[in-house]
Amino acid sequence: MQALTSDILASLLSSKKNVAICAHLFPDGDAIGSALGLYHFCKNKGLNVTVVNPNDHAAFLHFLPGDEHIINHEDHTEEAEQVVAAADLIFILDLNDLKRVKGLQSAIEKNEGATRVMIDHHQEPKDIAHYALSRTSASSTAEMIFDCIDMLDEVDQVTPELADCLYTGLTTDTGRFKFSITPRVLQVASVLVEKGARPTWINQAIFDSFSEKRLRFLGFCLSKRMKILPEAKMAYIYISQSDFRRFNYHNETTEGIVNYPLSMADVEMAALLKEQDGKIKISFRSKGDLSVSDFARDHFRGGGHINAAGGMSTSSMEETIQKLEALVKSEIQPQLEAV
Ligand SMILES: [Mn+2]
Repeated sequence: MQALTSDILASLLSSKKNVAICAHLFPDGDAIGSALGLYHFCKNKGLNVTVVNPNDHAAFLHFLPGDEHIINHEDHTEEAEQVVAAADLIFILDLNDLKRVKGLQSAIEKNEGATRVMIDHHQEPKDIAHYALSRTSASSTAEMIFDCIDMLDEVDQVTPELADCLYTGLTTDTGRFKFSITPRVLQVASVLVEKGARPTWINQAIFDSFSEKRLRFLGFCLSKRMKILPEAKMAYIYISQSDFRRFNYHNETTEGIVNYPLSMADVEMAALLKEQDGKIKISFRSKGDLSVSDFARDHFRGGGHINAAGGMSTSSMEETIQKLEALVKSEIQPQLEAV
């Protein structure tokens, strides 16, 4: 992979015609925000551009301008594969391993004529594109899309729609500007607001849009399914298949639930374990310098960022919980005691 420079990006955008933008499976606010931000940028340049994702995103992320044009492979397989096959430029956003595009992987690999560009802020990038902009210090991929526009010296081309999309990526990947905050993040946010982004509207659409069912489900998770390990300053929530059934909670999002234990003063690390598709999927979060990315990679076949990572287990929920508790005691607790 070669580093994406402003010259390369400028020449790609002026020489290519059909652009496909792909984000990761279960696209989050940053995946959708960065993909749609880049979509508006390419569209305004007159390119034929489509966002194609592996599957649909949560309902509360459907408010962004351009959302109605997103094609997801799970529901519209043929159409999505046609878009990828016809593309001469493929952007891969907010992921660095092609496995993360799931069903779209083979369509992308089959299109050998297309130039692939990866823009991402996760650790340990795989060699999956011709050109890459990979920066783990970036708050979000949305920030990096802004950097690309800035690199091209085209910030004056940022429209209110584009600004809304990138702002969404910033606010979701920083937990409403709580972590990964650098002078640059605030600077980018400031320019986006100047260009017409609507922070109040975006924050309400994303964070104050719970259904009654979601809020009650959250209440159940916090009161009945949260366990605290005080010595390790760790708390986790576990949700079984029967819990999902009991609340008739199937296609709804569990995004954000993992963050609630961290709102306690004496909790430094949180995990959410959910039984899904015969596996236990795990999300990890932490505060400050405590890293969950190595922990997720070393023990739960996952990875991510210092303060937010994911992993999985093929053991039962009980066994996974036992393993997690033992590892937290042997690995996390000593780190806290050393401080
Ligand atoms: Mn991201």
